[in-house]
Amino acid sequence: MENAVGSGSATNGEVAPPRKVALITGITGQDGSYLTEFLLNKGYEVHGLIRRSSNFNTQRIDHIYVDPHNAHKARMKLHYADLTDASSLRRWLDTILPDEVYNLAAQSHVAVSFEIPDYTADVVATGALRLLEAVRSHIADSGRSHIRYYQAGSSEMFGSTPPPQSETTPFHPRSPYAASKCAAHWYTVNYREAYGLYACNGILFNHESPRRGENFVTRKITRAVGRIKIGLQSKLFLGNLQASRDWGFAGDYVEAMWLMLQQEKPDDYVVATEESHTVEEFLEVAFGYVGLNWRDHVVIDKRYFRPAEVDNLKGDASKAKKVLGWKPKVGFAQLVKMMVDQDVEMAKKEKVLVDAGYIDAQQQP
Ligand code: NDP
Ligand code: GDR
Repeated sequence: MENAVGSGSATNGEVAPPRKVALITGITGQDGSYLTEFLLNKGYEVHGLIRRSSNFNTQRIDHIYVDPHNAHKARMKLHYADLTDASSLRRWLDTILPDEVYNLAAQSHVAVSFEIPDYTADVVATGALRLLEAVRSHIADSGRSHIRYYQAGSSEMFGSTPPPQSETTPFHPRSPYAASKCAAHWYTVNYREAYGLYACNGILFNHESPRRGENFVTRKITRAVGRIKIGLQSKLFLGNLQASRDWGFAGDYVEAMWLMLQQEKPDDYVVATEESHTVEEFLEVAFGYVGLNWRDHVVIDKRYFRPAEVDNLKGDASKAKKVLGWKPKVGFAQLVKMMVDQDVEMAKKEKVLVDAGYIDAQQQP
């Protein structure tokens, strides 16, 4: 494994500063893909840990992948590891020698966490602890004390505590996922206090994009809007339409993650748009944008209700605005349109395959 430190070359004869090295867990996820693009644009070398799966799971980063044999161009490198395997985490830290570690990996679906609570806790809570411990012991053995750590915290940790939610709002988690994120949050605070680790918790409210997983409500809706508009589907089955979320754009939120690690001192920050909308409002905007009425298509299905719901999330991001100088660029309506535009295009491509007999139109995503 080659390390890019010192790989920069200046045109004016001066020695360029060493290229920074980032290690990202969860690089194949929505946020991992945007963060990788962001860091590559900043000149970083990016290493991502991917888990083994029976099919390729790198679709979100395929467009930035360069064959590693092309050593001068390939600044993103992928390695097999798993948050449930402590030895793999320590081994890659020792090999890659990162300056910044972003822990984005998670079993991130709230409803699924009720189905697989034990696994969710293993990855989300104990996984974060394994990575923190790997960073701590790597620093102790190597003396590389400048490493900075980012933990992907969630507004789900606030659960049933009423809005607006800020860094000082008490947590009241409502799912195994949220309880596990609370544990990860406090592990991170503890490693900061106990070992002096530069470790930050980003408490991010919901953030979406055209790369959002298709079983989260926003993307489920925009995929359906595309398919209904193109004539591939007629019904959309959903659960609770009255839940309110503070929805931002994932591309904006990864900048806040990076900003947290550039400060003099480590701290925890809420990242949010400070605007909240119900699922029903999302439906209005998404269907309305393509001239459809959601009431003609949406069917309520009990299967999608959760054993305990989070009713109302709306962040207070004044600390991030003041200290980090961060603010969201994409608003709610623009976000919905961006997602619908892409999913209408995707449905058009699917239609070509359906018409040619290659896929079954009934096979919904
Ligand atoms: P995704 O679900 O899109 O991505 C999760 C990533 O974690 C994927 O790369 C996945 O790999 C990986 N992963 C899952 N299990 C393991 C494991 N055992 N070992 C290693 N990697 C694993 O999530 P997002 O990108 O949306 O979110 C990123 C992080 O931010 C998550 O921790 C999430 O909980 C948190 N978060 C997200 C918010 C949001 O609104 N998006 C808001 C607040 C917090 P694979 O591709 O193979 O499945
Ligand atoms: P959330 O996102 O639970 O907020 O977690 P999700 O999109 O799954 O749910 C949002 C709200 O929509 C309601 N809902 C449905 N949800 C899904 N998935 N499918 C449905 O059919 C449906 N119908 C109604 C839900 O009940 C809920 O109230 C996301 C994840 O990215 C987490 O990892 C992250 O931590 C939080 O956002 C912040």
